[in-house]
Amino acid sequence: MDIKNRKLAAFIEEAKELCQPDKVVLIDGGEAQLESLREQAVKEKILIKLNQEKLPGCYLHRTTVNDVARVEGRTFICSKNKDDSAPINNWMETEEAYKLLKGLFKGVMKGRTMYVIPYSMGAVGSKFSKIGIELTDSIYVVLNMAIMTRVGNKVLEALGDGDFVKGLHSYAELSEEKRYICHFPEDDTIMSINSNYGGNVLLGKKCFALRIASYLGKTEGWMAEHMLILGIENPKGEIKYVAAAFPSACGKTNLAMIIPPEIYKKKGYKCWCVGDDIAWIRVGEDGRLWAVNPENGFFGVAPGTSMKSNPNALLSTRKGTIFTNVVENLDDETVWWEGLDKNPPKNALDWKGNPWNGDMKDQDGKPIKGAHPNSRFTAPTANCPCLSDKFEAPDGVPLSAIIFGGRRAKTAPLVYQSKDWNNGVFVGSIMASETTAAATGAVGVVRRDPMAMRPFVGYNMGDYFAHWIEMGKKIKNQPKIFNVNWFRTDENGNFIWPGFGENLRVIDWILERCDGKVEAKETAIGYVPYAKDINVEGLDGITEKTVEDLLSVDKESWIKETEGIESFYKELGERVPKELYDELGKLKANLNK
Ligand code: GTP
Ligand code: SPV
Ligand code: MN
Repeated sequence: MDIKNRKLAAFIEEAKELCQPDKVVLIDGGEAQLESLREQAVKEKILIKLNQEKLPGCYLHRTTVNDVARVEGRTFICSKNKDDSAPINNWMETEEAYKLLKGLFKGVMKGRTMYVIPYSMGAVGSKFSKIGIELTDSIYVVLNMAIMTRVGNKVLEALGDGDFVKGLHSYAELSEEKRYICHFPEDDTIMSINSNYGGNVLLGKKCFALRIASYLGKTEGWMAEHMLILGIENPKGEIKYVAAAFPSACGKTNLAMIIPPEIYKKKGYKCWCVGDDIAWIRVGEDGRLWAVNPENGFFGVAPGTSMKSNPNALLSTRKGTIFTNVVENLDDETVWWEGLDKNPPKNALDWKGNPWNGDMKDQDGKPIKGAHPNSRFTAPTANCPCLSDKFEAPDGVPLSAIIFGGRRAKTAPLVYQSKDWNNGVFVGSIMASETTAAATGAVGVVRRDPMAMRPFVGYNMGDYFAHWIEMGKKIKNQPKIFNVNWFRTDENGNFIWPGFGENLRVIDWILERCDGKVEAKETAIGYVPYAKDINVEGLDGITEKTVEDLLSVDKESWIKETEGIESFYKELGERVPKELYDELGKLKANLNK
C-alpha cells in the first residue's frame, strides 16, 4: 500500500500494531473492489443477495439482536476537562479513555482484514468538505460507507498531505458490555468498538458530521446540525430553502422528500431534497446562512415508508440499497416492513431470521412485527427522484427559515414562529420530544432534546447554546425560526393532523411569514397562524375548527412547561447563556399576563 500522507501512514501503522489484522486493504472506491466485497459478504452470510430483477444491486443484512440502534448510554465525549463535555454527554477523561479503548482494541483484528476507508463529507475537493479515514474490520461498514459518503482514491488525492478525522472501528465480539462509542473532539479522533450498527459505526455520520463537526464548528464559526434541507419551488419557479431539526425518527426523511398535495401540485409547486439528516451551515458573503448536506446517501427508517407516505424515499431504495433488519420475503427474495403495504408476505423470515408471516399474533392478539422498528435502508442519494440540482453545490443553498420540531402529543401547537433570533434559539433549546426506537431504551418518554442535538453535540450543551447566540450576531440576513409539531393527538391517541405531504400547507404559511405576506396572532410563546391562513382545501375531515384546536396554546400546560425548562437549564449548569434565561423570563411573564 502506497500511502503518501505521512499522518495517514502513521495512523495505519499504529492501528495495525494495536489491532493486529492479518491483512490491510485500502478501499479505492472502484466498482470492481466493492463488487468483490459484496460477493465475499454474501459468502460469509453478512449479506443476503435480494432479487436482482426487482431490486438490482440490493442486499439484506441482519444485525445481532442486541445491536439494533444507537447506544446513547455507551456513547462518550472524551475531553481533558469534564465541564467541556458533561453534563448531558457521558464524559470520560481523555487519557483514561484511550487506555481503556486501547486495551479493548488490542489484537482484536487477528484473523481479520482491516479496511482503510478514505471518505469525504461533502463533495470531494469542495472547499467546505472535510475528510475522514475509517479503519474497520467490518465489510458491512465498508459497503454502507461507500453509499453514505464519497470514498476511495479520489478522496486520498484531495487529501494530499492535509489533515483528516481519525476513526477506528471494530465489531470485535459485538459484546454489549464492552460496547463503546468514544469521541475525542480535541484530537479529531473517534473510536468505536463492539457494535456493527448504523450510527454507532458509520463514523462519517453522527460521530464525525455531528459530534466532531459541531466542535469544529464552534471553534471555526460554523454549525453542524441534525437537520434536513428542503427546497420549495413556487409556481413562478422561485425556490426557497428551509432546514429543519427533528429528533431521530420524527420525520426528517419524510419532510425532506415531501410530495406536494394535489392542490399544490396543480398550482405548480415542486419540492426538492438537498439532505435528510445532517446540515453543515455557514454564513455566506451575502450575510445569509448557507447549508450543505455532507452525506451522499440516506440511512432511513424503513417502517412506515410506503408509496403512499413517502414514495420518493421508497423509490430511492429500489436499487443499490442495503436493507438492515427488515423482513425477508422468501417467495421472491424481496423485502417487507410494517407499513410498506397491506400484504405482508406469507412465507418469510423476520428481522431475526426466524420464520414469520403477517398473520402471526401475540398472546394479546396483537400482530407480531416482522421488521425491527428501527430497521433501516442505506440508499444512494442519486436514486432520489426529487434530489435537488443544488445537492452538490459547493456553497450549498441559502436558508429562508429554520424549523424545529418534536413529537408531542399535547402542548406544542402545529406551528409557531419565534420573535427574533435569540427567541428562536430559545425555542430550539426547549424542544422536547417522545423518544423513539432510533436509540436503545424506553420509547415514548418525553425528554428535552434541544435542537434535536441532545445525542449529538460534541461539547458542553450550554456552550452549544452560546454558539447559536454568537452565530446570530454574524448573520446579517437572519432566517426566521419556527417550531412545528405534526404529532398532536386526540382523546383516543390518534394523530389529528394528517401529516406527511400535507405538511407543505404549514411550510407554505412559514414561507409566507418569511416574505411578510401573512399576518399572525401574537401569543405568549410566539406568533401563531390565524386558522384561516392554513390552507385546508381538499383535506378530508380537517376544518378551520380542527386547525384552531391544533394551534391552541394552553396556558396551564405552558406554565408547567416553563418549570421543566428551568430545571433542564439548571441541569445543564452554568454555561447556559444569560440570553436564554432572559427569554425564559419573558415567556413566564407573558404567561402570567
Ligand atoms: P432519523 O433518520 O432517525 O434521524 O429520523 P427522521 O427524522 O429522518 O425520521 P423519518 O422521516 O424516517 O420518520 C420516522 C417516523 O415518523 C416514521 O414512522 C414516519 O411514519 C413518522 N412520520 C414522519 N412524518 C410524519 C408526519 O407528518 N405525521 C406522522 N403522524 N408521522 C410521521
Ligand atoms: C438517528 O438516529 O438520528 C439516525 C440513525 O439518523 S443513526 O445513523 O443510527 O444515528
Ligand atoms: Mn438522524
